[in-house]
Amino acid sequence: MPQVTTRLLKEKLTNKLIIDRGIQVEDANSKDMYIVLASIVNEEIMPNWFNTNKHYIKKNYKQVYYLSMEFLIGRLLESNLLNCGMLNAAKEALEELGFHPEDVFSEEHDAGLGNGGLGRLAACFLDSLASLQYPGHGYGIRYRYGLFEQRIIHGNQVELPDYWLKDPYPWEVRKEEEAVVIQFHGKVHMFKRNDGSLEFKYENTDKVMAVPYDVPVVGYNNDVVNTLRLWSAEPVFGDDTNVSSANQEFYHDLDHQHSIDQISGFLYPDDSSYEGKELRLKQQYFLVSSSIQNIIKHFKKNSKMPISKLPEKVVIQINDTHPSLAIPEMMRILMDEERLSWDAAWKVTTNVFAYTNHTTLSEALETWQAEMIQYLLPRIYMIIDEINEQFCKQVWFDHEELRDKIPELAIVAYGRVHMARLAIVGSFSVNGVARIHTEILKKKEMKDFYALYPNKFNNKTNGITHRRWLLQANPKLANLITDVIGPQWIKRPKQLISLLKYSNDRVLLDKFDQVKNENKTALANYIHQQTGILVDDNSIFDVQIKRLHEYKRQLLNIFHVIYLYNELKENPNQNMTPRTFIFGAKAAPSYYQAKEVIKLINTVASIVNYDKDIGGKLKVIFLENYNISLAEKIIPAADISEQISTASKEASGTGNMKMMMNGALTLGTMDGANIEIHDLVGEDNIFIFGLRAEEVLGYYQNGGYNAQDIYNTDDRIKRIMDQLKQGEFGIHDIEFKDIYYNILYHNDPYFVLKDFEPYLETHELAERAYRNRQAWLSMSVTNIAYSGKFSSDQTIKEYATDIWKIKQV
Ligand code: GPQ
Repeated sequence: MPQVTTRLLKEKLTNKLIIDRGIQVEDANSKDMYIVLASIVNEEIMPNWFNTNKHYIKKNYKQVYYLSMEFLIGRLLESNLLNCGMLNAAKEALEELGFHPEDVFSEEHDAGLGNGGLGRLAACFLDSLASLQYPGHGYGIRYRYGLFEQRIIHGNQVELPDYWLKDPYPWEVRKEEEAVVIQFHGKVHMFKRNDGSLEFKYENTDKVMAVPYDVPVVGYNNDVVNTLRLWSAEPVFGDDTNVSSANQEFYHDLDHQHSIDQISGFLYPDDSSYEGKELRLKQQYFLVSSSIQNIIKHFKKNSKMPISKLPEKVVIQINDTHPSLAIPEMMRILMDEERLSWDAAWKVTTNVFAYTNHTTLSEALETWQAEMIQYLLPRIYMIIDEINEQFCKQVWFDHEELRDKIPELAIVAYGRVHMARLAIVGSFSVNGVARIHTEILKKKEMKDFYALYPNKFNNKTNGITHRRWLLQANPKLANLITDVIGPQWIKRPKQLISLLKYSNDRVLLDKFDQVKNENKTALANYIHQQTGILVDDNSIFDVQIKRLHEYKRQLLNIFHVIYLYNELKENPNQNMTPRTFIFGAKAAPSYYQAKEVIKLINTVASIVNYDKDIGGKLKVIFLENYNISLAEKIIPAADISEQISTASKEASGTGNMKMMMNGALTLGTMDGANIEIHDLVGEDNIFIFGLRAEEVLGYYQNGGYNAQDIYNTDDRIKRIMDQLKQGEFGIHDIEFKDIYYNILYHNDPYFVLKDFEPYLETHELAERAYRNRQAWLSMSVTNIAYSGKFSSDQTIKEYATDIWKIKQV
């Protein structure tokens, strides 16, 4: 793309304000500027988008499609400017016209079409695909309501609707001509064709129109624009004529018409947990049916090859099991519409799909009531049933050693359909998202499937796009890095390793120090403006930002804070580096224990932050409505990155990578990708504590450990637990007794007490280390240097070569 100059941009902005909005710059507000700037960026994007599509078709490249119920893309104006090479000019132009770029960018509503790590990973992957010039696209749902907006009221989480489409969304293009019809319910009739093959016809189905809205995915400085296609549910045009008073199905039809727009109505707010709601099943089938129909239509139109050759041109990655109905849907279309035999269709299908697993938590494993699928999707159920039959037969005859295991392997068992089993059987690749996670899948969770299909299993450690999480979110650090090692790292993030040479260069470390301090001051200002609380920007910024889950152990963190507070109360003059503990976390609305922890954090904050006795040495900040834009503000200012999940529970984590890349030091357990961070930077550059995964799994096998023992022997813990029970941190004396009982009488399933002492000791180590400024900064730079390994560019290259077999164009 040609470099757009500041002067030219100012001119364009000024003219567009007049032509499109009828106002002069002097009268424009930030929103006006946002709208016209987005429109100017679109003028750059659109021709490249068109050309990219045309080019892919002309060259008939193999394409990868990433199917996901979540794409947590956040705001796009700044990242699109960055990737188009216009960001600096745009910031200058806005400033010269009298605007703060920050204010203009903040006019955009975050697209919160995801819950957490899984959805953000999908967004990072799209960025890397386009930036590395791979033909790869996303398919998702255009939820009218994204993840809820969180407010904290009297310490409690309250959920408000996220109506992110209130203003027109400048990045989407409605593609009505690409709409497809999705069918639910109805009856299946079977006929014998003349050639003896079977034909299936569907009658009295409820029809829904899936209309795509396309969002461009802009590559970094390379003219590539891929597509994120988001489907919206609408009535089938003219279908309302079916709702007639003469029809005995009148109420059924009316009910259906009214239920249509619920399908793309809202994102389910559960992260790593599963809810068997019919509407969610509808959403899943809606996504996969529209996407698979679209993929096949595109293939037939553009490749001019027989449908049996689909795997040569198409590969489909399914993001967890949520889109795994794509497998029977592909079978349905290949057999019922393309007239392939079962065997031919199965061959195509199992060479097209690849499945990523994101968790081993049992509460997240999707199983659907067989009857629900049968009623909602009768033809799909027939196919699942047949896949199951054939699979079980194959195990019975070809794997005698696994005969006993059939009930645990069967896709349909005891009246439920097991989606992970369907995904494994129907895919040619199954991958975990960090080394330890994949090993646990192979050795434990999916052991028998691994015995059946050893070659399907592979690891792809997650990654994050360094463009958004370093270049865009932390421009000061990015500029400093470029000053030191040149700009090559931007295209090749592994070259960040050149920073290692400077990890003991005092002059340089001072500059890093200055950048971190400026970022901390900026966050301190934001905290003040949001909460009215003044935090010391020389304090240690200790950050835990992620979904609230018992296994992520925000509770362990706040226990440590309570401990420090107790110590300070007893001995206010003790020598302690001031600390600011920063939390950001949403809890699933129905997750009671998680909401209690949010309330506890806020209650502790309300006591600690206003206690004059402790001389401001301790502050606790809970920033409400944690989302992508807030993460972009917090991460550049973090000193300590809290990654303290119960070992074996966090599949990978990606916040750990984001904070590492911004120079924070990880304080964490040997879990998920923390292990790979540890192995890269070495034990001197990370703070590791706590039970190892094998120990945790061992305890689970033997019925856990005795939490009461620790309560009875560790005074620090006893004190904290009693404070919870006696209501010292609450208004009424019952306030946090559920947390108390859950630990002491439900055997502390997440090992909070067990890991408390090592956690505390490791914090003491970290605090001491922080006092030696040079040594700390050297560790920080070492972390940045090794973080290139965790760019999603690396991850995507591995998916592309090992799984997708696609080439950079
Ligand atoms: N993850 Cl199953 C989610 O964010 N949502 C989910 O529903 C499931 C997993 C996370 C997982 O907990 C993290 O450890 C991973 O880093 C992340 O997916 C991306 O793989």
